[in-house]
Amino acid sequence: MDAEPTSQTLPTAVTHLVVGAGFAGLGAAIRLDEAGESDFLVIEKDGDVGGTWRANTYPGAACDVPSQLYSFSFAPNPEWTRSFSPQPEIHAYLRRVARESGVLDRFAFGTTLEEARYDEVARRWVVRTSRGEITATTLISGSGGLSEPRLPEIEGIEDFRGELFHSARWDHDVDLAGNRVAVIGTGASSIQLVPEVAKVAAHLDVHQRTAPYVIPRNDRRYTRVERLLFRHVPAVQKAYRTATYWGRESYVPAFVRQPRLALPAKKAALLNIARGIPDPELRARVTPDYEIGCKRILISNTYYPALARDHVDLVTDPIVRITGDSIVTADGTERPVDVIIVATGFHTTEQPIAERIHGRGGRTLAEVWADTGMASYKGTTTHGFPNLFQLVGANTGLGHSSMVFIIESQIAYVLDAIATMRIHRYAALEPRRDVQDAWNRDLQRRMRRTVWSTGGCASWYLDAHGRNTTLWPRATFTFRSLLARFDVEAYDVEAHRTDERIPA
Ligand code: N01
Repeated sequence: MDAEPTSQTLPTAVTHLVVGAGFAGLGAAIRLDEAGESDFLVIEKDGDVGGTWRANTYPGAACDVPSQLYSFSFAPNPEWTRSFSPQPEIHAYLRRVARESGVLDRFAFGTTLEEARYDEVARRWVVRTSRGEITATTLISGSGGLSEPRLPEIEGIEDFRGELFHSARWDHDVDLAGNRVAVIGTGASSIQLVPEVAKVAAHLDVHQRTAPYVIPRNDRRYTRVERLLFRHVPAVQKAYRTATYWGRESYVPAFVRQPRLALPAKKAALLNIARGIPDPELRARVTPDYEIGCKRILISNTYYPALARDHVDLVTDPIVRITGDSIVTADGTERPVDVIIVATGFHTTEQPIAERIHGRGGRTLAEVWADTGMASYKGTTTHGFPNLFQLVGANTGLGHSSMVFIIESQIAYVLDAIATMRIHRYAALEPRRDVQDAWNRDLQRRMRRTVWSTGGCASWYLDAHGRNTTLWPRATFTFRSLLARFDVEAYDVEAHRTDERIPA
């Protein structure tokens, strides 16, 4: 597949407009097509499918969810070479699935959603894109929860004269070899790229604000026999997937109810430090002071040994200023640097797309959520935003398993909603306010006992009010069963007028 726009002229009207061509948007497109809902368009701001797996090309990028679970259930991948897949394999998988699914003719690459407004009279979404206006009955957003890089607000950062880029916007033209490099942040992205940068940089400063828990990465190459079996005996791969799913699901109680069940993981993390770092002083500085699981648990065998290398310094004094050619920390030390890599994460609880989607009365999602934080119904639909479906919406994220499972659960729910609209000739539906409020009250009540609330840390899971509006606090099979049927009784519906044309 080439990366050029496959749809040169945009249609002016479609039944379903899908935003984003990552796992969510691509999965939605394939399932819509299978369901006979073929009048859709997928708009994607970039030039290719893949979403986060296209955007994150930093050295060492790989998935920390096992490969067998990190694929569509309807498109198993016998080609995985390892138990944890590197980014290029996942991107290649998504490109292959897209190519073979026959839906790419309805993808418009290089097309950005600039504004979407719900027209309450026509009961359609009017979407202004970078390449023209499109109207649609349903708007299905798969724009991703971790797609908008968050840049740190540090005095003087704009004055830096060297190279500076975010981990999710890796600048491959910058040669790190022989340079003095600084990495800001020690989250999931950082701990993967730091060992790779350390291999080539003349000197590396790793700026840590909060120490993460890093447990060993039990990654291995699949044997030739395993790969042959995956290819020729699909039941074997299915069994691997099932075992992985339940293995991962067994972690849920430790996160949501009994943090002490995570004690073995905590011991493994401390052992990982002891094995990787000989210096007791450095060991102490990388040892977290909060409960494991409060922030995302990271996996690596190479991060701690990289920090222990002679030309790598872990800096824990807070950064106060960036100058034209250095980083200055609170203790007054000024460290010269040629390249700064900001691995400071993403906008998670205040998503920029929320400012561009206007529902009833012209109010944006961002305005509606300003006081409550992100709050939807079943993480998918939102009161005041008829016929808007968000994949990977509020409280659908996971700390332990595959987001593809969540995405597929949501897509099934959306398809059932669309089928319901067709059967009953509904022009519009939106969740009832009381039902949505009850859903969110229940979620927040459950959140109170989770390690994300009680573990004594700050994390990207929590919004400015300290509410966890990002994670799902129950088993993933519960999420799936709650979304198994479109519960029209939870919705306000509007029927089509008798004179109205029903979308194709
Ligand atoms: O971002 P993060 P990420 N000054 O937000 C620090 C997924 N993912 O890109 O902890 C100094 O986790 C911040 O410090 P603190 C995964 O879900 C998956 O690494 O807030 N430091 C933290 O250390 C993951 O959770 C995979 O105190 C600043 C770091 O920057 C999510 O993406 C791989 C700072 C940000 O960490 C995000 O991961 C990669 C500042 N001003 C990502 N601001 C895999 O599957 C922030 N920090 C492997």
